[in-house]
Amino acid sequence: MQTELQSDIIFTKSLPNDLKTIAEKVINNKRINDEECLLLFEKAGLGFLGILSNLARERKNGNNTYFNRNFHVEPTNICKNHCKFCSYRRLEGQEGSWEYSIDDIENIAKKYTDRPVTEVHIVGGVHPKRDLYYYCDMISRVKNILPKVHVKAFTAVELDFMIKKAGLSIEQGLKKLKEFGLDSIPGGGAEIFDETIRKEICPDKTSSEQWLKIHETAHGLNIPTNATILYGHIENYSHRVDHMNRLRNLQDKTHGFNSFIPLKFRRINNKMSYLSEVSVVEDLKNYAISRIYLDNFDHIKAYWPMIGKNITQLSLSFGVDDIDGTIDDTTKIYSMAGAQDQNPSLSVDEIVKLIKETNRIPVERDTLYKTLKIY
Ligand code: V47
Ligand code: SF4
Repeated sequence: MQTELQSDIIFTKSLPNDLKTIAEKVINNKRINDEECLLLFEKAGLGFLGILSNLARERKNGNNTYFNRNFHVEPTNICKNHCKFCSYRRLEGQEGSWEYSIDDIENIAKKYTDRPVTEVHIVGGVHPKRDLYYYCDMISRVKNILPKVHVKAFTAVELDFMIKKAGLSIEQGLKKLKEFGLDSIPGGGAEIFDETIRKEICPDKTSSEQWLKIHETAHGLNIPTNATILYGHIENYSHRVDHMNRLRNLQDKTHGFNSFIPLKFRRINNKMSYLSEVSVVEDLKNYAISRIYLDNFDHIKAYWPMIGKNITQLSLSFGVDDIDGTIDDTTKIYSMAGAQDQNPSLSVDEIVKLIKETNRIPVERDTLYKTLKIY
């Protein structure tokens, strides 16, 4: 009775019955199924999605909005793969390619010895000549310089290649990396799990099955990970639902994912530039539906360097509770693909202001969501 009353107050009488059933489920904290998720993509309005996703968000995280102090290291943009959406990859020796030596990376890390960063995010191209032992050396040398900093490094796609190249199993490879200082794995390389779309947009990338296997193996070794989706290109809504379904199933099994990060396809300087980018409405819908559907993920992250500060602020009313970190102008993946901010960097004061303007509570966290400071 209480539930019906609640939904009658919030939603108009003219709301179609199928959407009303979904609203009742969310209000009663019940899981929605794949058909219902698809219906939300196809039929639900933004106001409706805002109310439901905000309910789900506040149930999990209240008004808290998380961020951290982080920087990126992108060791190379030389990559053996040919993802059509990538604006970043270059061939060895090609103009615009880079390849840091481990000494270069040590020098980057040294810049942060006196600064209160808590995380380094290391991710780059799949360099054809580098194997696991090279990357073990890299992270152990970063850890030597910044012993307290959490090392979140290498997408499942990079891991797949470097571990196979070293002739080890995924489990052996991940154990080795952990020994040398790997603390968690970022969510990249997931793209879209549907095999037909994946073959079209990133033909030589690690398969969906293998991506999921690597994350499952990591969770089994107590290495937490994130998950992403690349949306707004040639996929349709069923592909997004299928993608989230595979993640929700794995999360039910392992509980090893920290956050889900929807990544909006950006079209500049890549082989998919013939497509237009999706609207802000589509971005907000996507955040909201992720929050509603992925009921076993604690956090939904809006990656501000990709969508910009304004949409990031809006996203906080559509299920998002995390906006990543200070970044310090250390990533090129999105600026090279056409993101507005060509030198992404936010001070803690700027992040706090951005969050407070939306009447949420800024919470500085570490990578594993331990609260460090409430502003
Ligand atoms: O997998 C590449 C994406 C990802 C484009 O775990 C593009 O905290 C849009 O995974 N348009 C790598 N996206 C970045 C990533 C990430 C980012 C922030 C936080 C975390 C985390 C992970 O970047 C790739 C791919 O999906 N990407 N090119 C493009 N043109
Ligand atoms: Fe390589 Fe990653 Fe670009 Fe694909 S998205 S081509 S794996 S750098």
